[in-house]
Amino acid sequence: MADEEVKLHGMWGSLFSKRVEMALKLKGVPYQYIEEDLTNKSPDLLKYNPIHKKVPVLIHRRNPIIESHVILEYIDETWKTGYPLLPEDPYERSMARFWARFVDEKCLPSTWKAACSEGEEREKFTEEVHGHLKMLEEQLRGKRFFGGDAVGFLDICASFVAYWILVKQEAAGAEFLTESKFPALWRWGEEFKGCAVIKETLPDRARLLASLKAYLEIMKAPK
Ligand SMILES: N[C@@H](CCC(=O)N[C@@H](CS)C(=O)NCC(=O)O)C(=O)O
Repeated sequence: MADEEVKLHGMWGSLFSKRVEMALKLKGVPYQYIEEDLTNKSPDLLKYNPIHKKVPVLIHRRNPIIESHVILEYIDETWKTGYPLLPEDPYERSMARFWARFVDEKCLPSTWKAACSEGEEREKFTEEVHGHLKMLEEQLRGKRFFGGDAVGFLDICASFVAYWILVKQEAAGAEFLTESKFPALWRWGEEFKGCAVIKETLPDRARLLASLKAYLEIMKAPK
């Protein structure tokens, strides 16, 4: 049935649209992928996400679903049987949601601020990044994945910390996450990236590095 077709508007290097791809693949849901040029957004993207005009947008039953966390929950609730993304237990679910927001509201902005600054500013924001990563590391508390024994909602939402942050620190010449500073997060990240579905979904490292370097040059150029 055409209505049951799943379409994803995404962008190759976007950690947000990659979250959705990871979730769809873990669930075994076939989908059509539409690559967006964010410098020249398609009329469909503007129509489906007129408020934020951002990827990812998931289309299912002709309805657009936006915002990666919301999309992940939609996927989990729509394809109930099969791979579970969120924990069963309501408290555990609330914690997964809380820490997923923490990644977006704390970790992402602080790494951008540190990457785009120099000298004392860079040091101050790098300390902030380390504080955030420490809090996240404590959440692993000896668990294999944030989701327990298997990759789940929070692992997917935290994939920035397993992959993008390392490329960002290289692009910026900064030190956010190292094995010696955050051994548990490092171990988790390696195991997460070792999962077949995750590995095949992550963007090409060299391409991501080049694009982040170019972006940082623009951000740091005198206005
Ligand atoms: N909170 C959103 C963030 C999405 C987002 O920032 N997407 C970026 C790509 S990484 C985008 O589409 N940017 C286009 C723009 O800002 O014009 C989510 O979780 O889906």
